Amino acid sequence: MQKILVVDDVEVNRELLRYILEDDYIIEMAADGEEAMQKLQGSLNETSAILLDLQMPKVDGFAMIEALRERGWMQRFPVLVISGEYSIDVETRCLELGVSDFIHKPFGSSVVKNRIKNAMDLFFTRNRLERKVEEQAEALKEQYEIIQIQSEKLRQEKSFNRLMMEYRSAIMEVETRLKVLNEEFSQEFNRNPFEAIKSRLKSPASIFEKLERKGYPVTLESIRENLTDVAGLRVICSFPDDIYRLADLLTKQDDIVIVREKDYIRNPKSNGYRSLHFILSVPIFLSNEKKYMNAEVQFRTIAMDFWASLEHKLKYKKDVDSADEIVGMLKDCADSIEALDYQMQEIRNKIDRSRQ
Ligand code: 0O2
Repeated sequence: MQKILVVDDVEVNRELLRYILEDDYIIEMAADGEEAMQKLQGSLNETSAILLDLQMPKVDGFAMIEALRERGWMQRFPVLVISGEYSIDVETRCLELGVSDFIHKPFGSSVVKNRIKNAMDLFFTRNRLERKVEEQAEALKEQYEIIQIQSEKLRQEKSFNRLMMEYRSAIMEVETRLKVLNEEFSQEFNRNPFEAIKSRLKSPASIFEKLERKGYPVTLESIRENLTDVAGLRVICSFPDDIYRLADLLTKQDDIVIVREKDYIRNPKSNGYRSLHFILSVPIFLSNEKKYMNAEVQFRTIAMDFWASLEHKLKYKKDVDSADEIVGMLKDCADSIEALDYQMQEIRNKIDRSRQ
């Protein structure tokens, strides 16, 4: 049975509480704050709640709360005040000091029983949850540190650096081919099919994290075989038809192989995400060999990119307020952006036709 310490200077009150609670709890009693603190010293771990009167000789209820706070003991068990005090200010002060509940005298036995039970349930559930969160945070911290150490090891390996150089070369290769196409377009049709290319090499920490998350071994062969997005390029176009034209011209080049294609423009994701994705195998030409490397190429319009950057933030933010509402707003924006992209394309077509 759990132990409750009843602190009240009036014996009849203590006895009444003992009578109400002794079937369910072990009852310990003290006549003032001083005696209560002495009793607590010896039974801190066994005490599950304190029922505390406010007006008492020597150390009163508030002084006892202060003493409990100083020692950090308010975090160990719920403290419930039982008092004849009806002032809102007093009650507020108690609650602000961390008291779990305030029961007014005179009280009914079922009210006392239920409020003690509820306060204890709530208190210990909250404590358990807090401990769980702390343990999870600690585990995450450890995981993060392991990732940092392992990725640092990877970074220092000469062969890892060589592999990264090869992926960088793949990025340069695709970038050059796209720039050549852009150059040709601006000569032939007086316009550029893309606005910008953003590229990135996955960091050692992200590589390690993804291999771990997907259960792949952390080796160079595994990176090569299992990760297709170490080299990443994002091609930002003005209009949807430029995306398909450019993607077609690039992927048709006779030494490029399409490993995978995902068309999230014709088949948008349920959150509204739209982009055309390819995993391409592209040749790089080194001093004594030609090698094929994987590169992820994403084609988007400016508007799709704007949307995806904002939506991406949501993915990495935990505990976002009104997350459901934001998801709905983002979906609405994605629909408006889709309509806008095609309207802009239509306007461009009209302008082009009027020029001919
Ligand atoms: P990050 O942080 O951008 O690198 P995978 O196992 O990742 O190779 P997956 O997820 O099936 O395979 O590939 P997919 O669907 O082609 O997505 C690849 C990338 O597209 C993602 O990389 C994102 O960059 C982007 N993407 C896909 N879906 C969404 C989306 O709903 N919103 C946004 N903002 N971006 C998206 P990562 O590795 O998931 O993320």
